[in-house]
Amino acid sequence: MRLILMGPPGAGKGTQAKFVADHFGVPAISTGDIFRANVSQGTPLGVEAKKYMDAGEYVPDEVTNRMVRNRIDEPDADTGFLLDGYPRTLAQVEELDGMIAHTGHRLDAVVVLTCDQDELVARLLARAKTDGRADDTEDVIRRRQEIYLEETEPLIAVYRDRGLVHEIDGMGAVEDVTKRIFEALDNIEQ
Ligand code: B4P
Repeated sequence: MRLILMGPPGAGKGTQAKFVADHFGVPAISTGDIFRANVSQGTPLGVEAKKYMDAGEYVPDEVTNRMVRNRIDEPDADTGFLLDGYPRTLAQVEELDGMIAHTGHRLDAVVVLTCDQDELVARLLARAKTDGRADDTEDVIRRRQEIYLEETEPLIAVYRDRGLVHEIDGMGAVEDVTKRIFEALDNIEQ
C-alpha cells in the first residue's frame, strides 16, 4: 500500500498517520518528524531546515526530495509506505512520481483531511501549550496556513484528476476520524 496523507496544518495528519500506517503494516514517513529529529540532533540537515520551519516556510524542494528519496530506499519501505506531509509542492509531486515509478509500483490513494479554520488554529495553539513546537505561534501558524493554500492545496486537484483522492472529514474525535479513513481505504484495490 502506497499512501499520501494531506491536509492543512492542524488537520490531524501526524495524529492519524501512525494509526493508518499500523493498520496497513507500512512505515509512516513524516517529513516534519524527520526534520524535527534532525533539528534536535543538530545535524547539517537540521540546521538548514530549522531556518525555514521556524518561519513557517517550506524547506527547499531539493533538500526535502533528497531526504524522502533516501528514506523510501530503506528496506522497510519496500512493501509500501504512508507519506505524512509530503509532497507539498508540485516539484515534490513530480519527484515522488519518479520515485514510485522506479519501484515498479503505483500510488494507491491520497487521503485529504478537511477541518474548519477555527478548529485548525485552536488545535495548533493548544499544542503550543503542551509541546512547545517553535512553529506553533500565532504568526507562524498564519504563515503555514497561507503557504499551504498557495503551494499545497492545488495539489489536491492534480491527484483528484488521477482518481486517487479520498476526502475525509477531520473534525470530531480522533478515533472517529481514524474510522472514517479506514472505511474509505479498506475498499480500494491494491
Ligand atoms: P508538519 O510536521 O507536517 O506540521 P503540520 O502540518 O502542522 O502537521 P502535524 O502533523 O504536525 O499536525 P497535525 O495536523 O497532526 O510540518 C512542519 C514543518 O516542516 C512545515 O511547516 C515545513 O516547514 C516543514 N516541512 C514538512 N514537510 C515538508 C515538505 N514536504 N516540504 C517542505 N517543507 C516541509 O495535528 C495538529 C494538532 O492537532 C496536534 O496537537 C494534535 O494532537 C491535534 N489533533 C489532531 N487531530 C485532532 C482531533 N481529531 N481533535 C482534536 N485535536 C486533534
